[in-house]
Amino acid sequence: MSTKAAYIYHHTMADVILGPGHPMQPARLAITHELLSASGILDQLLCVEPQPATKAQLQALHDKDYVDFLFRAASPIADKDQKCVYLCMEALFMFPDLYKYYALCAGGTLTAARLLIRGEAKIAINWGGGLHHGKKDWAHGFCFVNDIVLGIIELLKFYDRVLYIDIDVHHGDGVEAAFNNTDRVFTISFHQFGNEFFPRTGRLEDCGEEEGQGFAVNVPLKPGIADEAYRNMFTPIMERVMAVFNPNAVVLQCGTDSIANDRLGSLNLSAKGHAECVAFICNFKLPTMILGGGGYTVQNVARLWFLKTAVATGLDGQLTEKLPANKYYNFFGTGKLNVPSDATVKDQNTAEELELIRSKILARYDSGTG
Ligand code: TV7
Ligand code: CA
Ligand code: ZN
Repeated sequence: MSTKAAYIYHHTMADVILGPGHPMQPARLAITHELLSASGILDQLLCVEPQPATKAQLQALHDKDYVDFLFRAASPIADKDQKCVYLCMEALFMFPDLYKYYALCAGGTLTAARLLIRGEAKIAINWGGGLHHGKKDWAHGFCFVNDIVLGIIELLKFYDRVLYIDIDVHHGDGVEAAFNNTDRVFTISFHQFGNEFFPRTGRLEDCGEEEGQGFAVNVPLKPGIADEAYRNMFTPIMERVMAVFNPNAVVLQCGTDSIANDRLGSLNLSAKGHAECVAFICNFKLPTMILGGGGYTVQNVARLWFLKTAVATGLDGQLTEKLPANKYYNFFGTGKLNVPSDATVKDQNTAEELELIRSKILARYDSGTG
């Protein structure tokens, strides 16, 4: 590969604290960055510092009133009634640099889109992005903007068909909703589902509407699924989607809350198993945007994003089973790179249930049309 992969990072994002005890810790960005730097992989990437998205750029998805509200939100003049309108359950989590932080999330993903469009990179990574729950006029699930939708809108100016793949443990509801009625964006989300698990949407039956019918797929999973069973869902379904939809560009949301021992998710993938999914998608050699998302056991998020950066850029031959010497070494607990599945966790999905989900999805595309 002649062009380098792009890696988008703004150091000020990592210093943000969303609130006391808040599971979302932007510091994981700095820890990932440190591993990339310490391993020498960073030197082999095209490092790009993003500009914050402008109000006009945010308005490609978000309502003007909501954007104005966000801009003022962190300040004391923010109106309490307005908070109730726009934030729903998120009202507790306002923090001082909120606008700056989310504008950089979105700016990073827009930068990634432009690097792909201009052919300056074939892979563009923004671990600070991946905020798949954001809606046009309200905040949802830690996502005050939806950088993914903004990035896909940008890609659609150049590419006919964009495939969105979401392996965060939560349903990618905001992205699915934004493109539910179009056949130009195919969305697929693998997620934990059932027992009121957030955000409670993403049923197997939900597969797009109007022009978009058949252009959304949901793969609902129960707690405890590990590498082999997940791979047996992911690989055949993605193979078929690629063949049927034939995308010009791919956006992969890589929330790491689907690996073992996450603070919020209850799936049981290993880091290597999760990274294999990324390798599988990158092997199609399409222009690919790789984004972050969830991931709440901070050390493991850094391990996995480090591993995935190497895998996605074809530099994983330079990795060893051990983490490189780095300034957070003690924080990692063990010096191992992989996060193994937890052998004491039982897979609550039966083979029959998984087979039924897989065959129902594949059957929709049997005739060879989307
Ligand atoms: C993409 N789960 C985002 C995932 C967003 C999940 C939720 C929490 C949570 C919030 C906290 C906190 C928490 C231990 C966990 C219905 C509620 C329940 C607030 C306490 N600890 C992504 C969003 C999800 C905030 N929200 O997909 C501050 O868990 O379940 C809910 C909503 C109402 C609000 N309460 C939680 O991964 C980036 N929140 C501790 C402090
Ligand atoms: Ca998902
Ligand atoms: Zn998540």
